[in-house]
Amino acid sequence: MIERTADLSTGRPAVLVIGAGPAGLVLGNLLLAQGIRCLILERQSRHHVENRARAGFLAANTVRILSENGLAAGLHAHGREHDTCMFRGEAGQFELNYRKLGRGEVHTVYPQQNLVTDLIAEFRSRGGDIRFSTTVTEVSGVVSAAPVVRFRGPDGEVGAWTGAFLAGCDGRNGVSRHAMPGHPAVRRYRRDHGISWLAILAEAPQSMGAVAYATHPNGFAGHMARSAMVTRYYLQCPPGDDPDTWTDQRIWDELNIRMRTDEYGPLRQGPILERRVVDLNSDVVEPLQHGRLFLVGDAAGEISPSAAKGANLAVLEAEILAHALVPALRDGEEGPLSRYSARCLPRIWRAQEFSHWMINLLHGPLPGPGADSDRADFDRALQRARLASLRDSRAHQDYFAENYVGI
Ligand code: FAS
Repeated sequence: MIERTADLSTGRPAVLVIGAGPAGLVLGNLLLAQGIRCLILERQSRHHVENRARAGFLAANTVRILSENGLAAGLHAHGREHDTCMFRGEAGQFELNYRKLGRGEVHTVYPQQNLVTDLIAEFRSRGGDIRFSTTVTEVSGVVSAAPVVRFRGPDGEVGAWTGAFLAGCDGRNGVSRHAMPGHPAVRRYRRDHGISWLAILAEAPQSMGAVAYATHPNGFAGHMARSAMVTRYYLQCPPGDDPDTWTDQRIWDELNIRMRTDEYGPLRQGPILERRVVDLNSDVVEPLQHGRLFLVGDAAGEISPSAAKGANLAVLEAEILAHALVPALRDGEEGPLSRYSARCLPRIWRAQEFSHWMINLLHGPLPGPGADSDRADFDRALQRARLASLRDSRAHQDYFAENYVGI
């Protein structure tokens, strides 16, 4: 058993960060820039995390945080601005330019895996210590002055690190959450929306200049740029659906139907690179701190991808925690740390509320059992009314613009 203790004066890591996603990597880079030594432990290989396709829409606030901290060279060089959403349904299509509607803020389209690759390279170049293929198996002592993480390394070796603080950046199903006490000390809010998406990556250029959200009796369909030659599509599918039953041809046929290409023109097709089913779930943990353990990103609260908020919240929370850890470690000033949860939760809930609004806007009942019930008909009529209201009501357009790009 390897025993290690964190100590500022010895240069050993003061903050142990579990997980090398956007949350852990932004936190690590910001702490290192302030002279705070941290250690990132990541269970997957470097290759895996640098090639795992997820988010792609970085909000203005995320770009601000990355730019202010010297982490945005890649996205400034290769990212593309995005400011318009298109809504297509049985009542026609309309576009909303949220730059013009809102405060001029836009998204930058830059694949999460590219951002993660940049953040790892930057962390390493700043002398950061990151261990891949290293699984944290247990978190303990979080209410003591020296919390401990136990790990299993790439060759099966086991060991432990002791730090001054732990940052749980290991996602919804990570080990950090399990170290949080149960109700009533910590409340866990959950919602299974009962909706699933077939998340698709196609090797094809985008077919439209905007994010496209299509509503159709067959279900929702989405089109989002990722890079010049890769486009992200989503197709609403029954929960538990098997992605392998979706052949390339079936995917393009269904996209053509739901995107109404006979009316609005063809999609630019190509080989399907990735297909997997994503269940739209939301959950939030309150509070986000227990002793010296702090939850960040998806570990703090998973949000459905319906409003492209997950990675953006992760970066925002990492900034708030980094700014609170520095005075705590330098001067023993723990006031900001004690306010971490209170500062993050209102933003998390606001993003959850908007994400839920988007879910109701974009989804109706799927064809199949119960689809012809009075309830299903009522839900479809509500959906049509929401879309029409977004098309016609400036107040609804302002609400959309403010929340779509802002957090
Ligand atoms: P992550 O899940 O990215 O990282 C956690 C890391 O912890 C992982 O690398 C994991 O391997 C590691 N880990 C877990 N347990 C561990 C252990 N015991 N020991 C060591 N390491 C451990 N968000 C947006 O903002 N915009 C989008 O467009 C968008 N699209 C998405 C599309 C899909 C298909 C999916 C699945 C998600 C999407 N998201 C989107 C959300 C997504 O980007 C997440 O919110 C984001 O990855 C969260 O970042 P982290 O909190 O860092 O968690």
